[in-house]
Amino acid sequence: MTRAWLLLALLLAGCVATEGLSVAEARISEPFANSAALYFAATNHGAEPDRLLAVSADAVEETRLHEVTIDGNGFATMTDADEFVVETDADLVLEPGSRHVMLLGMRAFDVGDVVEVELVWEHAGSMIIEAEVVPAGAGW
Ligand SMILES: [Cu+2]
Repeated sequence: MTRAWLLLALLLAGCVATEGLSVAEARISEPFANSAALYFAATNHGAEPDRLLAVSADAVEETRLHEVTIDGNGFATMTDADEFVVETDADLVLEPGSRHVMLLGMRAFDVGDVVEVELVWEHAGSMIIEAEVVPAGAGW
């Protein structure tokens, strides 16, 4: 498959790709108290592991990398993650109850709205993704 056809296929799949890295299934939980969570699945086809360096959006004041851990009493808490790495030929999956990007100071959005978000990767560089606002479901 030529590069142009590959790009077209990815676009048709609702997928954004730059050199060696593709992102799909981007979605944001419906904001609550000006906070929301961004989820997506990133796949690394490149020759070396990649690392998410920054996340930003016009609609958001601050972003943080979070993971969910279960404490000794069975309560789920969110903690700051040092980094999100996507290994070579592997996926980095952000999903409810697990790793996510916390969006703080976020403007109000309705379910179905689409929010532009910039992801900056160590090797793949900057990519703009469109994340649809979905009902807050299984929690952050
Ligand atoms: Cu969080």
